[in-house]
Amino acid sequence: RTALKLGMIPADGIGKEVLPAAQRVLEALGSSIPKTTFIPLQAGWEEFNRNGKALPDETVKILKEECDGAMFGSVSSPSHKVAGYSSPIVALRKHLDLYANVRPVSSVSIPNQKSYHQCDMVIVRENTECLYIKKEEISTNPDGSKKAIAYRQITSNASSRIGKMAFEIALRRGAEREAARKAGKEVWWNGEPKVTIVHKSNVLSVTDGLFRESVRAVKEGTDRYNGVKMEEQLVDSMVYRMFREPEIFDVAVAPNLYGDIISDGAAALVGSLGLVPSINAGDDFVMGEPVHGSAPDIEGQNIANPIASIRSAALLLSSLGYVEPASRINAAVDTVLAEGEYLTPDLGGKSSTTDVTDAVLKRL
Ligand code: NAD
Ligand code: K
Ligand code: MN
Repeated sequence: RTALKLGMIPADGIGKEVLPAAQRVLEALGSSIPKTTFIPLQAGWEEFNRNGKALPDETVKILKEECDGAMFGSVSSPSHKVAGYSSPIVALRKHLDLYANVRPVSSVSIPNQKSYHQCDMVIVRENTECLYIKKEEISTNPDGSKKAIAYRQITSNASSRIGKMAFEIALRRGAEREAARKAGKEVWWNGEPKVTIVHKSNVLSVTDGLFRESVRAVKEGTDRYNGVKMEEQLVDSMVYRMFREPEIFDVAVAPNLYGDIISDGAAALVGSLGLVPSINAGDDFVMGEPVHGSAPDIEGQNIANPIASIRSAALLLSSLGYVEPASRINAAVDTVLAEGEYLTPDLGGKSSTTDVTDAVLKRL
């Protein structure tokens, strides 16, 4: 590529504060990435209130036809039903077939902070089905009471492809640790690469059973993953073990809802939701997105932690093939955290979103 076009969708709340931070960092990379054009695109709750559509057709069209990748901020979806409204991020993942949400969660060293567990795992969340098909029904019983039903869809195709993605990530991480070890760097995880399948098929033996079997079949059907260990964890005990000994996990693969829930939990383990990045990935398109939501409790104050968003930009770059500039971003972020001078309030500091972004820019 001689040029890059990235769609930028800040959407709502702190998305409008942290996405510009990521853009500034990308801009500061200068000639180490192709000349990059940022295309501002609309979506979200505010957009719905302005123009009646949470995800304008124009946004999807430009992403599909013009962009090499995208960044999404966060959306403020209301907790009550609003006629005509439907979450644009869930819709975007479907429209662009971004079937995997890949969420690396790793502990950081921040001086004078309460010590968090050693943790370096990747949560691979299925992104297109499960309860997120949003097929719900409500009816009234003869006695006037109500009954609501939600359908949960699990397919072997979606489960296999997310399983394959998880095993590929485990292979790659294993190779990266091996290379680091050879280069004399400290690698605290010495075990073999591992994929943990998260499910609840002791209760939901049909749906979660299919998920479990489909992911297991990915490994069993080939020699390619012989070096990757496979284990399983029921989702409730997954949460328990993650909080007690997160260091034992490498790659966890989960259906959509469990993946959503365990990743917010994992974020608490490393200190803040404001640190955890993700990419929504399909075979043809990638969209970076911080794991957190629009954080209405802190929006508009310039105190949101921009690091999740900045790291999401790095993930986006590396999945587009720009691995070296991506590691420069991550190294700059790690330095800022390790220095401990510029931290937003979620990490116990007093710095603003802009201060932290400036600090990252200086260390690039
Ligand atoms: P949230 O992630 O927005 O916030 C949870 C808590 O974490 C809040 O206390 C918030 O202040 C804090 N936090 C989150 N990001 C932070 C950051 N970068 N820096 C510092 N603190 C941060 O979750 P919520 O409060 O449950 O949801 C708020 C809204 O966000 C809801 O409308 C929800 O639908 C939406 N949401 C959107 C997405 C998305 O865009 N993909 C994801 C989750 C929630
Ligand atoms: K988000
Ligand atoms: Mn979530």
